[in-house]
Amino acid sequence: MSKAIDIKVPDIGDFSDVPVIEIFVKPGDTVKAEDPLVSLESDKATMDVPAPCGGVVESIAVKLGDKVSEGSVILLLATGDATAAATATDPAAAPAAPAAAAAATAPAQATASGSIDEAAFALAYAGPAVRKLARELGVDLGKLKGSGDHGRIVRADVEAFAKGGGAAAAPAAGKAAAAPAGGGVGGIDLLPWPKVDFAKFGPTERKELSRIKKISAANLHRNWVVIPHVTTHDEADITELEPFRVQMNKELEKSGVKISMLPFMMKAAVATLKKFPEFNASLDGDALVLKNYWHIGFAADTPNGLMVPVIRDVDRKTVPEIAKEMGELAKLARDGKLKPDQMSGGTFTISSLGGIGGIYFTPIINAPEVAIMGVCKSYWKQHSSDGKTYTSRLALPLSLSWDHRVIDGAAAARFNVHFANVLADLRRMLF
Ligand code: CAO
Repeated sequence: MSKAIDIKVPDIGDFSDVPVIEIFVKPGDTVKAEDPLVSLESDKATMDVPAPCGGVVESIAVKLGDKVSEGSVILLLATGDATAAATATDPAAAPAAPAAAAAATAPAQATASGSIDEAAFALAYAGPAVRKLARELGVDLGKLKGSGDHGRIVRADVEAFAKGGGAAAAPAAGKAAAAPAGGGVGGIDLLPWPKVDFAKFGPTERKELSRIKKISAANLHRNWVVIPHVTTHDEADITELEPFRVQMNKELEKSGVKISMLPFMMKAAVATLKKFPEFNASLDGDALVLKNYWHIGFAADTPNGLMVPVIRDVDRKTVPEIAKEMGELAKLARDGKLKPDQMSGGTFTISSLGGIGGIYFTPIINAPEVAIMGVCKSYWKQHSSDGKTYTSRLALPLSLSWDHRVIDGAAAARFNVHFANVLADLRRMLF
């Protein structure tokens, strides 16, 4: 039976009274679940509100410039399913994608549009729905001038550009191969993505990427393309720290908090960031914004994909407090219940694969941060300082990726040495 339901603004984190900057639908339009309905823009983020279910738009309750908050009605949607009403107003069922994560909601899959400048595309001022449309039409956002407020690119700009023949055309096969040596700089003139009928070679099944995977893929792709990454590897000697950690876990057994190496690394990160403030910063045009707060994100592996919850004010928390909060945030992440404000405001990230394995890897910087620490599994090794006598030491592999626009190699090496020294002897935190 058909039923009309109010579609409301879902949980949008700390934001309220956010202006509606774009309305993508009109009465009579048919929408599918996840289709963008309106775009909101705060001073910090642009976010689309997606349809929680399919239906036909009956009426629109907002106009451009209206200020909305969580719970504000956006439109009335006629659905064919009465049960949809329950999910329509459930923020968890239809979370708005915050711009930090949704700068490109469309998966950053390589399209046939070989002449799209991915770096310029990533930096263009446009919301997630407009980016998605641009991908679909093969329009290079970097080439557009926006007609929205402050030069924002709106849907109509993309459509007009595509109609005017401005869509990026797929390069003829072999074009890149035939390009003169040294050509394609800036335009990243790549071969089109190979299109293969995999079923020709054996049985296959198609599995759509989860929403989180799509968002993180687009972000990781942008960060990888835009930031000149370098990774510096080192090791921390945790021979003394490990038995201390085990002992503290015994003493805290009754509290129910279990401390892994990660909370110690968070504290070591803060001590090191305080010594090297340009690592606790973000690029803003030609300036560096140094932050006098230390909110540390950690990569959490969840069934739906990678998420980065943030622990605020790590400098003011004890190791057990950090461990407890980390456990709670990791559980929320795994249950798909993290709120946008629990994933924002990070100043530095730690990605630990220590519970799994590996020796080194190259973590991708979590923009707009400028560095990330990757950690792998500790291992015993023989160490000698004179080449004659050897002792067994427990080594923790560290992989620091840094933005070469902001940081140079010497600073990165010093950062790693200090980080490792703090873990080797926590008393160094006092200096
Ligand atoms: N060396 C050796 N052992 C380690 C270790 C290290 N560096 N780090 C953790 N361990 C041990 C822990 O002590 C624990 O041992 P016990 O089971 O004997 O107590 C075990 O490994 C499992 O640890 P954990 O993973 O549960 O805990 P954590 O605090 O280290 O990590 C969390 C928590 C949420 C970060 C983790 O579960 C996770 O999701 N890791 C994956 C992150 C990821 O995917 N990163 C890649 C991002 S880049 O694509």
